[in-house]
Amino acid sequence: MARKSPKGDPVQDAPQVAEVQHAAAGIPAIGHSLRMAQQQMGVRRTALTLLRVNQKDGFDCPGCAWPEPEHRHTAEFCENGAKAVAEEATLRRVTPDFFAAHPVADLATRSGYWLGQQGRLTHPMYLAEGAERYEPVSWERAFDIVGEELAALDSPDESVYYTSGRTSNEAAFLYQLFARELGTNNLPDCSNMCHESSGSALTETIGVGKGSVLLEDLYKSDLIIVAGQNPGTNHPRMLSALEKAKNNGAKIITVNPLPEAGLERFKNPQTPQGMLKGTALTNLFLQIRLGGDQALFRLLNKLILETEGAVDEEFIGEHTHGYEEFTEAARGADWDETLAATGLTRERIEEALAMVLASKRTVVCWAMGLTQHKHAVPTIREVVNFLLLRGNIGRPGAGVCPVRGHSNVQGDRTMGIFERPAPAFLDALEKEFGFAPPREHGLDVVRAIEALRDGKAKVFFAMGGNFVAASPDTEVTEAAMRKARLTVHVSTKLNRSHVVTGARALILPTLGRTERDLQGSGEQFVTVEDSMGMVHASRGRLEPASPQLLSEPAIVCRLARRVLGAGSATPWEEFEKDYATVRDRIARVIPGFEDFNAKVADPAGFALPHAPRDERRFPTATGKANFTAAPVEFPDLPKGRLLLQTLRSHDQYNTTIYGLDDRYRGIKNGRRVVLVNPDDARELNLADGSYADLVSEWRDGVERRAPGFRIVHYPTARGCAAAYYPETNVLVPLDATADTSNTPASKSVVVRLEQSGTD
Ligand SMILES: Nc1nc2c(c(=O)[nH]1)N[C@H]1C(S)=C(S)[C@@H](COP(=O)(O)OP(=O)(O)OC[C@H]3O[C@@H](n4cnc5c(=O)[nH]c(N)nc54)[C@H](O)[C@@H]3O)O[C@H]1N2
Ligand SMILES: Nc1nc2c(c(=O)[nH]1)N[C@H]1C(S)=C(S)[C@@H](COP(=O)(O)OP(=O)(O)OC[C@H]3O[C@@H](n4cnc5c(=O)[nH]c(N)nc54)[C@H](O)[C@@H]3O)O[C@H]1N2
Ligand SMILES: [Mo]
Repeated sequence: MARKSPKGDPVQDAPQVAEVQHAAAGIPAIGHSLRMAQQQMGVRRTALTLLRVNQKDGFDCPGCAWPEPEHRHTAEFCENGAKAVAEEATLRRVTPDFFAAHPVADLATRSGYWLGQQGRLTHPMYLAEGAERYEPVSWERAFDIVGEELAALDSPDESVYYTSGRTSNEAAFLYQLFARELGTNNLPDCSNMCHESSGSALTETIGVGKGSVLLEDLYKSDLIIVAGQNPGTNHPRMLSALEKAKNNGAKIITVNPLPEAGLERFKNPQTPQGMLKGTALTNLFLQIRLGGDQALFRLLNKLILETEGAVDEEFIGEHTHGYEEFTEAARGADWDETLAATGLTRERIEEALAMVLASKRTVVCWAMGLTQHKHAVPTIREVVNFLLLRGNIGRPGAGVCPVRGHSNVQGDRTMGIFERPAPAFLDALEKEFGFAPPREHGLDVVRAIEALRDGKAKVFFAMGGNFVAASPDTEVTEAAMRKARLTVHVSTKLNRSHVVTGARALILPTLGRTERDLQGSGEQFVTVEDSMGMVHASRGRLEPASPQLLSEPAIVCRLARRVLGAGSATPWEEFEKDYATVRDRIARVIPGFEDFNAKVADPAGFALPHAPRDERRFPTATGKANFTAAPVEFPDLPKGRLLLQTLRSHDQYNTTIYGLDDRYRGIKNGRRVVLVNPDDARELNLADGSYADLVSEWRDGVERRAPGFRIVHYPTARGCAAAYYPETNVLVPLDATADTSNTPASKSVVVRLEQSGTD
């Protein structure tokens, strides 16, 4: 049975199925985004705001981290960028009256969609212990409350400081400085659930945990492999770059269990002919089974090794380490095992091999389809092996391209938001600020939840994000959060994390990217780093959603002054007044930011150095690029079960739901759907249009259940299923994580479907 939403909540999840689409963007995309934008902002504000996205004097799009093309002067239309902007620049408001009318217990019954649609938060709000409602509170009192609870802790390690990836470089730098002056490295971030596996794999193998290509490399490449990524929805501007590469002669291989419309055909809204016909992007579609990528790349590596003259011996001899061990492992790759792991045919893999061997400049792009598996780190390391074999790292037109999610998630990490900071970074902080930063590693997302659950962490502070909805094992996570003494959220919009709280809770409303940031020394701008290591300024122009809002840097500075008091020699007041003074410090602490203020004056921004890309230098433990030789793994699927991936619809930004459609996949008016291959559905007796509970089975014997999903027969790979996150996070066990990176394995959850009736 379709679950009905609470009374008064207009969100009635009643999914319908329309035709699957085979092309992305085009005219409908413009219509959809403008409709959504105008509903939120009205016509005039929509026009004014959308014209400033990613422009020279404008603000950085709060959507994804895909870089802007050359010099940021042409407006690039992006449907989902427009939705992200509209969501923030909305005219709707959540005021103290709203909180007076809605007790927390009521808000806790609402859908995430409904909560988000109420509008921008306008006042700092406080939920006292035992109180039923949030009440307005002054900023001073709010900081006092945090101060009281921190003072009551036995150790600063009993507090946790989460960051979501929209936070600017300046705010992130101040935030980590505050946490470390306080004495903890408990700085988990959304990266822990996102590209941590990429960072782990790349740091070990090439010495830098970031991608090694710039946009111009994509344009120069002759083969682009897009594995585990759905750019049509999540990085729409990437399609223009792929189109340009194709026009320059590149071929594209897509590796994905789902045929994603954006990768099939792109109708570029920037060109008239693009609007009509569009460009076919994918030359070869490898419809892989969930988690089969490591096996695929391992076999390709074996086949490359067996081809006369196919490996770049000079590069390997000069720049790499571990080749012998790797070749021995790769030679053991087995056709039958690979065909079972991937669900692919021999012909398809041979076609891919021929394209790989014909390529002189290969780029591999990936996102969550590779990072959120138990064996995500060895999978990405195998991608690195694959590129190293033919010398495809550190030369134009070639390299690794992990495509980041949140618009400044990469920058936040560069600024030191990391629970396992490098000693050199801490040394630099110590030298610059004259205090001894803690050296023991802190808690990542999963360990923070465990610490809250076990009573070892008592104060939870979040700089943005929606921790309880984004994190795995919803019931466990929510119970853990409720055990906290105090939960604090610096937020722009209302979300689930504000209504599943500790004994006391604070909501601290903040400015978004689109808004003017006025401080003591005048109007401020902030900076961000995109997925390709380009740093540039972002300047909001809109009037803030409410005069009560403080910027993120101001919140950190005031909190730090209140909590650290005379014990801190850091000039927090000056930092709050003038963000240029923060950038001066960043310039002295973080390599690549020398002359930061001068460099960022260039509207095009500047590229951070990347040793493998710039000089073919690999700052790893061995001083070389490391081949690795992990055993091949792939998920085991018991009979009668399906492997479930939890992914994004076209109408959402992570836990922020924009609407109930997933247009390209032909889903309308609902999110509780599960996409199942028709052949599997027949075998398992799962009729199209019937309803089932998704039940996840894990080694702890606990059955995790997500009720009431409509079964949709859909051409995904055999044995695989797909359903949207965050609704399915209830199914992802807290300890089902990737080896090494500890990222929740939310793309391969073993489930059984229990039918619950038909509509
Ligand atoms: N509009 C919009 N934009 C966004 C976001 C959003 O929610 N909405 N989120 C942002 C964030 S934080 C991130 S991290 C990115 C996420 O961007 P994506 O990684 O594209 O997001 P997902 O929806 O998780 O899609 C995963 C893709 O990988 C495929 N896949 C899943 N498992 C496997 C596998 O085992 N192997 C292979 N080869 N493929 C697999 C899925 O079929 C799907 O196409 O997008 C960012 N941009
Ligand atoms: N099952 C499953 N779980 C997943 C994933 C998955 O694919 N499957 N993906 C994971 C990934 S890749 C990620 S990145 C995480 C995302 O995890 P988060 O980053 O924690 O979640 P978001 O939904 O992006 O956070 C949205 C909230 O951020 C706040 N916000 C928006 N803009 C701003 C701002 O400028 N400043 C401040 N202070 N707050 C702001 C708003 O209040 C909004 O409600 O989820 C992860 N969880
Ligand atoms: Mo992400």
